[in-house]
Amino acid sequence: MAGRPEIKTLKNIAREIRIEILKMLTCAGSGHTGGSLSIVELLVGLYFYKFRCDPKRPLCHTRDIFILSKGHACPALYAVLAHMNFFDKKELCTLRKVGTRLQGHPQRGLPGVEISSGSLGQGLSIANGYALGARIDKDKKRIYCLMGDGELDEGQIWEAVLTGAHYKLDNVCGIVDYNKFQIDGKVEDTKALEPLKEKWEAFNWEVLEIDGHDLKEVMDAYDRAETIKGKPVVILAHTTKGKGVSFLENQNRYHGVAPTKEELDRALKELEGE
Ligand SMILES: Cc1ncc(C[n+]2csc(CCOP(=O)(O)OP(=O)(O)O)c2C)c(N)n1
Ligand SMILES: [Mg+2]
Repeated sequence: MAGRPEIKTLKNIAREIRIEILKMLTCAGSGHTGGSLSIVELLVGLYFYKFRCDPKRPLCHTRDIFILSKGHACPALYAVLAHMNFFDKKELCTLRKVGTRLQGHPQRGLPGVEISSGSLGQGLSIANGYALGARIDKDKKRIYCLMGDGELDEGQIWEAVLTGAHYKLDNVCGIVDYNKFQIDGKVEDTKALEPLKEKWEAFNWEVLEIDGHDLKEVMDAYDRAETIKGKPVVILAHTTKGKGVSFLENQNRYHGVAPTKEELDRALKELEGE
């Protein structure tokens, strides 16, 4: 994509994406609210700036690859893909309905969704596989894998971290949605991660630490990640679970709960009033 979009433009898109996420979840009556809202800028900064894809040819061989390893946050991905015209926005209201392509966790078959995910811990291993394949094909594609901070409890992640460093997979860009909460509460109380930067560095990954809601920092990180050679990169993105709606922020009871109709109306007033 040529040049950087204006921050103002991206902020507007992020606001629209949040509105779509909340409407979808309320309509479905279930789903993961907090962890969808925390990744909005990370997705918007990627898809509307850096990511090479063609929504009309979603399987185009030279496309970049995005893997939503924290698959439960798929409402955010669906809203972004619809906004990019991978499929019609009208389909968003079918989230979690019987027979839909918009399952509660991503399923291959929906244009723009590369892998079925939702069983946490697997995405980075798959990213490594794509990256090794691209190397064999001499293909310049980049592989992005978005993980949750709670998801880092999964041992498979750390196997994949070792593998990525061993094969010097500099076409892999991991992203950690460091929103400090997981299903059972605070990450720190469940299984502490700190010092997290040093842990990735010890495994020989380049680490970029950013505010994951600051679109300039997000775009800068994706730019910088491309320049690192000889090792993979991970972006530790500090975020807020439930970001963008005052009564959802850092309220972990909305981890796997959709807003009620009344809550949706309140949230829309806040977002539309921005
Ligand atoms: C292997 C596996 N175990 C348990 C779950 C259930 N689960 C869904 S979301 C979640 C919490 C993940 O926390 P985090 O990665 O921090 O994501 P966030 O809630 O912040 O979006 C869990 C345990 C799962 N999806 N996969
Ligand atoms: Mg989390």
